[in-house]
Amino acid sequence: MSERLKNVALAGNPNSGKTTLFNLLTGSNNKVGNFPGVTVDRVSGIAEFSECGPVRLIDLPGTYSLFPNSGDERITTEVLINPNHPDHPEVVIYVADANHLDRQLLAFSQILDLGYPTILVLSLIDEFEEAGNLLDLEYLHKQLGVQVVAISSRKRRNIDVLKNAVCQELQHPVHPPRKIKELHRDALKMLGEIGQVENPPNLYLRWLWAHHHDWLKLNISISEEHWRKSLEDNQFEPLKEQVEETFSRLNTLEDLVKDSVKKDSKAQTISDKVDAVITHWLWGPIIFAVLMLFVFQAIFAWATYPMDLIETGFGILGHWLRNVLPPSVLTNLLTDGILSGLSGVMVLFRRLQYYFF
Ligand SMILES: Nc1nc2c(ncn2[C@@H]2O[C@H](COP(=O)(O)OP(=O)(O)O)[C@@H](O)[C@H]2O)c(=O)[nH]1
Ligand SMILES: [Mg+2]
Repeated sequence: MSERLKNVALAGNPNSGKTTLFNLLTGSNNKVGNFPGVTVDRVSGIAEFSECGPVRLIDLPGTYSLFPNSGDERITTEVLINPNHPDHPEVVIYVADANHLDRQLLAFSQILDLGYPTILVLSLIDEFEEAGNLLDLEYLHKQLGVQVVAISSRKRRNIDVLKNAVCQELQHPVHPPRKIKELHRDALKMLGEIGQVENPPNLYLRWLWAHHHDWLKLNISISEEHWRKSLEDNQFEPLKEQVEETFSRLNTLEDLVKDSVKKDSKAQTISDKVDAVITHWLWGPIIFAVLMLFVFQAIFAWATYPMDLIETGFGILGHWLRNVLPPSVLTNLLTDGILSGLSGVMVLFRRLQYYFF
């Protein structure tokens, strides 16, 4: 029997460019979409890497975290936390859209804690750079302890670098260092009581099993009753723990992204270009003087035309009203009081409008 090909999974948020990359690496033509749910089931294909031969690439449905909210997120979670699943990967390529990095790394940090040799791929780097942004890849690499590759599938940038990174992880897997949180230490104690599971798995993995035991088909010899009793005895509060852990991850990730994404000082935006001219030591004062002259001219010369027009208009209206209305105190009030007052106020507004806008 031939040796099974190694599984490499593409994971990440919906719409981060996984399927586009999958198609590029496998030569397939799967549907690409810019809305969630396009890849609703996993798709696999063979990718040939010159450095390490063929691998089985699995395009997982997009997921925001390993606490699934939908059927497709469940598929991804199951593949990643069930060691007996046929698609359980040896290496994970986590694809994150560089343009929205702050919202993309929650599932990544969970996958790291599961101990997978993982490569962080920052995708759509073409758009990211066009918007005048810079990424500190070295900083991300140091902080996360994994290989970080910025790619553009559209422009075929760094695809070979990524392939080499995958081969390196397959040949010499690096299991990222895990920081054990108190929360998960409790899980170890709790799940230790449940029973001995072969190859004592990763602590975080056990904790996720405890969360998902009601739907996950693990194929291990622990009865549902045993689960329930142990979780109850240990006062396991899934929702509270999920919220605590999610907030703690998001806080850490927010700082990480803030420190690694920068504006490219060389890439000038339109406002940078305008600033460079109007704050110039010579052009700045000249532009200011011309603008002031323009405003002065607008108030004292050009504004007279609309003001004259308003005054003439009100004059004609007053004259007409005096002719059609019988002479009385009320007519005088209307023509000499209200209309002239209105005309004066409008002329004043007109002047102010010129002045301020
Ligand atoms: N500019 C640019 N767009 C990309 C790139 N890769 C993917 N996209 C676009 O991003 C959107 C989502 O891609 P898709 O592969 O379906 O993402 P998935 O949901 O993660 O599988 C599609 O509109 C793609 O055309 C890239 O390298 N550059
Ligand atoms: Mg897809």
